[in-house]
Amino acid sequence: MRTGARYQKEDRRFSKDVLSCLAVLGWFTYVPRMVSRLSLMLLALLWALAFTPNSHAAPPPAALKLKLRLMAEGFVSPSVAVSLGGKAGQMVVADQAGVARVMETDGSLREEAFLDLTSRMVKLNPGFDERGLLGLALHPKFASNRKIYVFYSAPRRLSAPADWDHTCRVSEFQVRKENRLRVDLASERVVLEIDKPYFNHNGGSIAFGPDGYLYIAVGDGGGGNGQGKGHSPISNGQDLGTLLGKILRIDVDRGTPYGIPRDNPFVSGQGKPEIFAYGLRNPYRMSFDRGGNRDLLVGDVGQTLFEEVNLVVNGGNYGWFIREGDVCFNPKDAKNPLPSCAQTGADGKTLIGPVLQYKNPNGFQKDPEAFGISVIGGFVYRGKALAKLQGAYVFGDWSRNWGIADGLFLLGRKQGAGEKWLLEQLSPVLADGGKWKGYITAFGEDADGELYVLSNASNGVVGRTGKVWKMVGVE
Ligand SMILES: [Ca+2]
Repeated sequence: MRTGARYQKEDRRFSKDVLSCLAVLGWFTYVPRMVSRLSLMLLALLWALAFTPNSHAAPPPAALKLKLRLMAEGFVSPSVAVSLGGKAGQMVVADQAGVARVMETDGSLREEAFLDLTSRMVKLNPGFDERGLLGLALHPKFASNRKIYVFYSAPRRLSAPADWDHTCRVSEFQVRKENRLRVDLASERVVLEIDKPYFNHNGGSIAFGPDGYLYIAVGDGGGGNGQGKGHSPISNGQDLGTLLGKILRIDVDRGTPYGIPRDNPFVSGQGKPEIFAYGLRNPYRMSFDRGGNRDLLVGDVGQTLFEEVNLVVNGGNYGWFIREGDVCFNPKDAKNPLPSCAQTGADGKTLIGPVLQYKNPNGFQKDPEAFGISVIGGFVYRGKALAKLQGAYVFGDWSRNWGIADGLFLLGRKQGAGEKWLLEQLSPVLADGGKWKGYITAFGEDADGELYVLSNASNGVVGRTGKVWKMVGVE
């Protein structure tokens, strides 16, 4: 997965190298160069002035308090919590480390695992990893066909280039006939595999849309700057010939191993037919609104300057790596956007900006408006317990800081068509009186539309600090 920030480890290391080089060069610069340095600084200042008013302001001081009740603990790094479709509150909680367990309405965990994919996954790096069990979804007709789908990181398949890292796998399983709380491991049907050049930027979210098709979020391949091994010269996000950097849509009920929905944007050529939307970097978590217009909202983890949420539509191009957020991404110097860039992608369609974005302190150091490093997509709230959040998008950021477990709760309120959504902050309050502390690894939704937040206390895939919290009130 895992959380977004780990996506940035390599990126940040790269940025640091560049910065040290620049610093060294700076010390040995002669006076005449000072003039051009001054003009560069002036340009940078002008750039900052030009862009600051356009960028989304920091969330106002949290007006609403969000009450959290601890439901379950003992996970490594929980990545998914989905309703089992029966009793309200009975959910499956998947862990990046490879095991999924059933959580009862009262939060108790069933002793036996719902699913254990550890032996079919790559071996995870305990210090830091983005691979693992990243997605889990129940078939819309699960009650009758017992089918579930998972997205996990499998060892590199034989047909992949030898220097690539691993293979993302989307598989179908069935729960056992005699015990619906256990998956039959022998029932695995591999639906789709995508080779990954790097360990990071996997995306990994999967969800069934209101149309009954399976949507799959896939990262851009990894590394940094949208470049490197296995990256297209125009970036994988923009290259319609690869499944990397996309939201895919397939029909798991027809075809072998799957069918292509007739209204996918590239069914008649120009790109891979599985593509539904493109221009994504690391769409780690996504969800469909269970009400309203059934919007598909995707939290796309940014690299250096902005974190963003996209309202994803059929055929939409969300910009990466032409843009990061609303600015022109500069792959040679990520902190300094290009003054201009293409308005359209390779297919001539206009790029679509995020509905929500906020500054990342990696790119805006000491900027009070820069507060999060990896967006974690959430859910539009349609339940009963949080009346003041009705219809709003509840999401978060992994942490304000790489080294400190300080996950941030955010709220987006939809505005008029084409307008940016209003961004607010929610202040977490624990039902037991304790102080919130955690990296936010994902959000979950139960059968009643009530929301959950998944967290852990480590930025590695180690320990047993993973927890599931229910959002029980807002004041
Ligand atoms: Ca974008």
